Amino acid sequence: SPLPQSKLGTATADENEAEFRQDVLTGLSKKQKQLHCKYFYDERGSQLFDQICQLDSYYPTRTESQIMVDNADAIGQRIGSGAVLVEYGSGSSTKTRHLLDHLENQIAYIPVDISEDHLLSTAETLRSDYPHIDIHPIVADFTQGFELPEAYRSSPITVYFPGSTIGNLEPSAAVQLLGMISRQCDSHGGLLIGVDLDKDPQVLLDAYDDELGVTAAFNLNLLHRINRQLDADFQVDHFKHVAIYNAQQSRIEIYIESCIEQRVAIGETAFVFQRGERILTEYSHKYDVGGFAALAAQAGLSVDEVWTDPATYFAVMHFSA
Ligand code: AVI
Repeated sequence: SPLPQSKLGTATADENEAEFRQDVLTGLSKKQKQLHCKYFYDERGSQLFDQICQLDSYYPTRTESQIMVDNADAIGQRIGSGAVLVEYGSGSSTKTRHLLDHLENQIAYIPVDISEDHLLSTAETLRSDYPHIDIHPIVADFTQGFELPEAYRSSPITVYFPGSTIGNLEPSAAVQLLGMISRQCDSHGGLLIGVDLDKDPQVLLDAYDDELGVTAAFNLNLLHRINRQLDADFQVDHFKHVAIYNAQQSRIEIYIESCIEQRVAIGETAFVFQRGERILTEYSHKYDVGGFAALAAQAGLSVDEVWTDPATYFAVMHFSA
């Protein structure tokens, strides 16, 4: 069963808020202003992200889901029976259902996510849909490492890391996280990961700057969150969402751009924005299968099997430590 909510709330909420404030003040003090993309996911941000995942233009979600559906048996076999599945950044656990439906004798599912309310409500739904599986949510920033419950430490651990979230890390940070994963799943388990592949830049730009403006709302929601939680006065209408494709680095870069010269207070601290000045809020790196396998090899992971879609927009890859 999960930690009692009271234990997750109080003390850590204050600490999290202090860390959020510090990260925002530090990030906005840099020459290239920046905000960490992990802060997108408050309750509203998580809802907007779920909406992004349903957009026609946002191909990663449906493509990855289709790969999971088309290869469910092979993927299930690869994971094997009796596995404990630990999902990094589980969100609404939508793709996980394809796995939970196809795994034999699965003993536990441990969704790990930073967005507490969303995580706990998703876990409740999963408990009623999968009564035979022990659902054990952990509220954590998985990039910082976390402890698995005692009970499962001797079971084969499969880390499931879908959604191409690994792409939101810079390659050096990705290798570090893959190293942590490699130690967590050790030689008995494995890693099943979703990787977004490099492709026609226009397809990428359409995915990250959709015409309905959902991605813009998702990006700008970060300013609403800062206003609400950190006593700030961003006039959100005076900022806009920008997505560009950086071909040299094979990545989408997302920014919040100031439409006018303006001053913003965050608590006691004031920040000046020039007209056209940008806050970097996210990188989304795109790989090719060989390039990602080489990156994972630096973390001691070797690729076992790769599944892709017919257009090779996306890959689901299995690794062993
Ligand atoms: C969570 N992550 C994999 C998404 C991505 O595609 O990089 C976040 C996102 N940002 C804008 N749209 C989606």
